[in-house]
Amino acid sequence: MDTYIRHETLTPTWSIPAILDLFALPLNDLLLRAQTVHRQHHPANAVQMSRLLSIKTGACPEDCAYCPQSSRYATAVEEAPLMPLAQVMAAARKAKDAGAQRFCMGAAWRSPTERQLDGVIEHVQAVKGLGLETCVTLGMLKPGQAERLKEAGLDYYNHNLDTSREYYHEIIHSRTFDDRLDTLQRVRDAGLKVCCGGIVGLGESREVRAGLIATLANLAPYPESVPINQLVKVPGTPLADAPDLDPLEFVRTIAVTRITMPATVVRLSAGRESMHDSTQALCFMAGANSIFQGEQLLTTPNPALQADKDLFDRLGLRAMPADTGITCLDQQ
Ligand code: SAM
Ligand code: DTB
Ligand code: SF4
Repeated sequence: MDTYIRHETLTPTWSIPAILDLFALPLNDLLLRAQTVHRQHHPANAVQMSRLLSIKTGACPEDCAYCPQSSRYATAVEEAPLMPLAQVMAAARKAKDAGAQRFCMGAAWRSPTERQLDGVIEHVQAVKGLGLETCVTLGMLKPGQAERLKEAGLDYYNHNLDTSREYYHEIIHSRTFDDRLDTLQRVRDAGLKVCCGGIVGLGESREVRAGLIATLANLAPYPESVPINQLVKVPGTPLADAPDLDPLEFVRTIAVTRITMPATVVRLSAGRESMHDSTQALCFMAGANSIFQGEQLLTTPNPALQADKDLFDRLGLRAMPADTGITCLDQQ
């Protein structure tokens, strides 16, 4: 059995009741605790900027209920094969010029073939050559593939658990929770940094959110980067009409992520386009210290650069200088 699965069955660092106790704190107490942890481990008022690019879009055989790129749902997403290198490089240069530190490339695959991986490796090497940190999210990895990516100079591999083990079957049927843990173990064993988080607003309960955070926090070591996505409700997907999550519950989720994984970079990921500025401000207070910059995530909209600049000015936040490789003050 691999380390991650075994770890779930050992005495965990964080129990679900202990995490639920954090969620239940008065909001001021929770925020104070999260911000205190944040300042012990990260520079104050600094936010790491990443840019996303969909390098292969749509026609995905998987059935993730939130995802506009699944071939099983009729959405407005237009399919596109692997993007040519020149186009990727143009996007990466644009991201760098706009102050991004990290360039994240996403592909709508269940799992890449060796040939598909050859193409992505070319992209990673070229983007890395621009002096950007690199991250890819390509689906499940087979033995040896994470090592190939590491050799190519990849920094992070993103692979989300998305939700708790108990709620997982409500959202995805075409791959298992343990499949995801296996890929995460391969990424870890290859010496890549792990970017792993989930989505809230899937109609789940607080217990489910606590379960997701418990699994992440009990990974040994926990991920270097934890994206917390708010569901982007896309017409045509099964979750298009999911009930809105209370914005303060989203803020609580960020705060609990920060407290349970002090040194990780907490990424305020999808969902900012529909989020009030005040909610985003509370997320930064709660310990979020990374965002995606630029008008598009993979296939859905994200706030314009100028809107984020204005928000940062109003909040007294600064983007991390582009050449800062490490955002935490300490190591786990
Ligand atoms: N196909 C690969 C996979 O799923 O492993 C990589 C790309 S996939 C689009 C990357 C992540 O995007 C998903 O795990 C999910 O967390 C997030 N995501 C996809 N659609 C979303 C949506 N509508 N709202 C919020 N997050 C979403
Ligand atoms: C992550 O956790 N969120 C990003 C990144 N990892 C790949 C993706 C968000 C996608 C939102 C839906 C879309 O734009 O298609
Ligand atoms: Fe495919 Fe990834 Fe979307 Fe799931 S989340 S349908 S695997 S692109």
